[in-house]
Amino acid sequence: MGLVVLLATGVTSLVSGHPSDAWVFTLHAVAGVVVAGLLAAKLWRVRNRVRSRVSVLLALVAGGALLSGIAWVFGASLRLGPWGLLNLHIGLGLLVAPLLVIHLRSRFRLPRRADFRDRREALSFGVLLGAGIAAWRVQGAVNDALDTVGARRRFTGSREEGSRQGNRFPVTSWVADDPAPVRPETWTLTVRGGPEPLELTYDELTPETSEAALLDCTSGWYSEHDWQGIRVGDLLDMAGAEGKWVQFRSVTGYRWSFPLAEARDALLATHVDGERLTHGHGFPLRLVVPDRRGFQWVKWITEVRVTDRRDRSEWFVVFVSGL
Ligand SMILES: Nc1nc2c(c(=O)[nH]1)N[C@H]1C(S)=C(S)[C@@H](COP(=O)(O)O)O[C@H]1N2
Ligand SMILES: [Mo]
Repeated sequence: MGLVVLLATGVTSLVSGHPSDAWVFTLHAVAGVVVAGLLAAKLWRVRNRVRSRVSVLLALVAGGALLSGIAWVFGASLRLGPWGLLNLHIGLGLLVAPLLVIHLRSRFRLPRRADFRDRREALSFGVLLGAGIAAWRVQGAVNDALDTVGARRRFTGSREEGSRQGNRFPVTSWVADDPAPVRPETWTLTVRGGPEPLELTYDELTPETSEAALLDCTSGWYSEHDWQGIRVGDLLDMAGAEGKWVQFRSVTGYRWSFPLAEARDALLATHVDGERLTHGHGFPLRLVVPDRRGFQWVKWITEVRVTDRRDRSEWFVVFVSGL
């Protein structure tokens, strides 16, 4: 049960960026503390009679996921090529799912009514939950008192990097996207969804608006900048495009959609803090969508599509684009 809560909140947290989603992260953390306690107790109980390899692997992977999560909270870092400690945490966490399924195949029984009526069980669950919340509180106090790197993190767990310094913040791809630099002479932006596609060349793009917004990557960093560009709503009006969903497509095929109202408020940025975007940050055009996670801020945009139905293929494409 605890592991299922961790998996569900962990996966949900990847698409949570609005401050009103903060509970997802809190629940994930408290459940983590509770499961750490349960796992330690269970390992102690079965210490002399573990038979299957899957069980051992599950214990190792789940333990690793818990430890990496706790280490992150206290400000630890790790360099693993393009990835960091939080990527390791996510990887181990996701690996728990198949191992858990195999592990439970032979052991699982649905909880019976009596299990819920058992006073002692309910009581110990309550105590565990209370201890989890208390541990979470103590963690905050310890981090603050020691002024660790972990103390200065957003509700998403992300830590600040290179804010307000133009292009000097981390360059990241979600999985493997790594296109050749886009040549402005041959690049065009196409807007579909109106009576006719609207096509703009690089020279026809004039940044008209500036907006402060915070990019928060699921690999554990955030960066705040003033972005200059074109309001998506203005572009859609120019194209006469109408519909319910707006999709932003990269030269690589990478793409993501947003509901019309939210997309209209978003920015297609050409500049960051007054500097022209570098290739790594999405030159010539990248999306700026406040309160959405970094992977939704599509880079190297070449097309905007307005449609009535959401394109579900993007959930798959963002994982394989560039491979
Ligand atoms: N086309 C495309 N856009 C992308 C990505 C990608 O892999 N391909 N990665 C996303 C991710 S995961 C993040 S965190 C941000 C990172 O932007 P930055 O490299 O400018 O910091 O871009 C997003 N936009
Ligand atoms: Mo990201």
